[in-house]
Amino acid sequence: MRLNRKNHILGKISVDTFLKKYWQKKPLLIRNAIENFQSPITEKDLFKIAQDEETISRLIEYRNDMWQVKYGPFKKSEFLRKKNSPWTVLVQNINHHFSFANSFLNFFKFIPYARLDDLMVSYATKKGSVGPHFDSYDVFLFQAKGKREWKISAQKKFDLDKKSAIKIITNFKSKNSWVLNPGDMLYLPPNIGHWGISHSNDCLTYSIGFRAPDTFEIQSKFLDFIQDNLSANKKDLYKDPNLKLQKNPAEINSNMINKIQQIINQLRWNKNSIHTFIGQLLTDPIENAIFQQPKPISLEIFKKNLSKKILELNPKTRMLFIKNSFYINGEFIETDKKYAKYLRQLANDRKISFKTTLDKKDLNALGIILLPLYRSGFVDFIQ
Ligand SMILES: [Mn+2]
Repeated sequence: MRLNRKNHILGKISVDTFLKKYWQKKPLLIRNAIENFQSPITEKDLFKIAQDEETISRLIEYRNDMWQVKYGPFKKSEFLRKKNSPWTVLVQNINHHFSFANSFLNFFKFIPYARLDDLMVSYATKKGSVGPHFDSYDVFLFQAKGKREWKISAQKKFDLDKKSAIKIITNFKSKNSWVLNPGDMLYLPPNIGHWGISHSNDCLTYSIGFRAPDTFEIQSKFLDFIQDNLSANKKDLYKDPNLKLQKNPAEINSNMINKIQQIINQLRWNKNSIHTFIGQLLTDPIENAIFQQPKPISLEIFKKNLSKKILELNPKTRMLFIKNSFYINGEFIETDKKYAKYLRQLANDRKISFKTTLDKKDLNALGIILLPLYRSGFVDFIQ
C-alpha cells in the first residue's frame, strides 16, 4: 500500500467532478478507494489511546432499550467486553497519535486544511452501532477493517429521541444501504441521515471529519478580537463642558447619545485586521492540545539541525497562510517576504528540508524565524 498515489482515493471520480457534484451536495460511495488496504492501526491501539487523559473518546452501546454513552478516558478493563454484545468505541484525533494516520490525511488534500478537523477511528463488535443520526459536518467514512453496513436516508425532517443521551433519529427511513469492505469509502455531506451497523467483530472505520465555524462563533470571536486589540485610552473620559440645564434630569440628552455614537463609530477594522483574525481563528489548536516543549537549544545548534534534518509540524499544529502572512496555532509569524516560500512549503507539506538549498545568511534568517516555533513545540526534527 502506498500513500503517495495522487487522488486515487476518489476511485474513478476526478477531484473536479467530486467538488462540483458531491462536496456538500450528495453522498458518494467509492468501492476500493484503496485496494488491498490493511489497517496499520488496530483495535488494541485504539483501546490504548482511549486511556489517555488528553484523548476525546466515547463508548456507545444499546442496552436496556436505550442508547447509552460513556465518555473517556477509559480503564483498560472497560474494553474486556464480550464480543457477542454489540458496542462501539470512538476515538478522536487519531492523527495526533500515529504518523500513519497523519499521512493518511494527505489523501484528502483536495479540501483546504482550514476545513479539515481530524481523523476519528471507531471500533465495533458485530451489530455494534451508534444508531441512526445525522451530523452537521462533511465526513468521509473509510472502512479500514472488517465490514460495516451503512444505511442512508433521503429525509429532510428528522424526529429525535428526546430521552437519548446521544442524537438518535426515531423516524429513520433507509433509502440506500451498502456493506463496506476494507478499502471502501462513503462520503456524506452534512445533515444526511445515516446508520452504520457493524457486520463483523473486527470492524474499524476511519472518519475523516471536516469543520466549519458557525456565524455566531465567527461574529462573537471577532468581537473578542476587536476587544483584545482596542487602542482606546481609558483616561479619555466623556466630557460635556457645554452642558445645558435639562427639564427632565432622568432623560439621556441627545448630545450624550451623539457623542457615544461617535465613540462607537471609532471602532474600525480593515482587511489586515480581518486577515489576522481569520488566521488566528482557523489555526487555534483543539481545546486540550498540549505542546511539549523540547530541551532548550541555542540558535547555532538549531541552525545545524536545520541544515541536516527534516523539520516537521507537530501533528497537533495548525499552520495556514494568507499570501505572505503565516499563522501557527493561533499565533502570527513575523517573516520577511523573501522567506515566505519556505514557510508556504512547511505549511503545505507539513515538513521541510533545507539540506542543500540555503546559504549562510538565509540559514541564519530562517533559524531566527523558526527557532521560537521549535521552542514552543509546534515543530520538531524528524530523527
Ligand atoms: Mn455520523
